[in-house]
Amino acid sequence: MLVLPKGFRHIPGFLDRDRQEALVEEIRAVVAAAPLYRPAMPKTGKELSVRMTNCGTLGWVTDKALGYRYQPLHPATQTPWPAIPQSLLDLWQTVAGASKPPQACLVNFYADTARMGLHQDKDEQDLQTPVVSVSLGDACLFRVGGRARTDRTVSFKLSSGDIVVLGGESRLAFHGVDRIYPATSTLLKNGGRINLTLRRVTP
Ligand code: MD3
Ligand code: FE
Repeated sequence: MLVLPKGFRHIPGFLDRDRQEALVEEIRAVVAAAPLYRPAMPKTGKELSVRMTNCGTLGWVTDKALGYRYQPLHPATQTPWPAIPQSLLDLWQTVAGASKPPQACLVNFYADTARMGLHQDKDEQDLQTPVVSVSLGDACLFRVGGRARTDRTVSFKLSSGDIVVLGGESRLAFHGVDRIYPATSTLLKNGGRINLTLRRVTP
């Protein structure tokens, strides 16, 4: 029996085309202030295929020496991350059911061949508040399982404008991006996929 973890909500087409275009412009401004960079895994220094940046008071970063963590400054520019755009704060208010605003918005950029291996998000002190994900641009094949790496997984497509809310038991579910479907969206001029994840880091 294939079941999604409790608390997992996929809302296809949450953002219409106009709101997607407006959001892309806001993310372009974020990236102009806080450039995308290629993070590296702890210890091995192996680079991720996804490029990343953040907005918010805290951003998720990783490098060979210090590993996974949240910090208030961009690792390259050493300046504070730009603010989270108001449209994303509004979206969070609508779908997260949380009393406090998000502190971190991780911006993931996937080129055609980028992927993200199966992992859990557990670098946050606050594991009660949901994570909210927004997909923009090319579609991807997304996979979600249970709290154990060996639990069975369910795969489905995430398309531009879709939202996923990861609350309850799904908050600690293993998940990953197996592939991008190139040229499936006209939203981004140069193709690729952007994923935004809004999070509370501290309770
Ligand atoms: C399920 N991002 O940034 S978004 C990540 O498409 C991440 O870039 C993927 O995994 C991406 O950590 C997936 C959907 C998502 C985000 C957070 C989750 C699913 C999740 C946290 C817990 C369980
Ligand atoms: Fe994740």
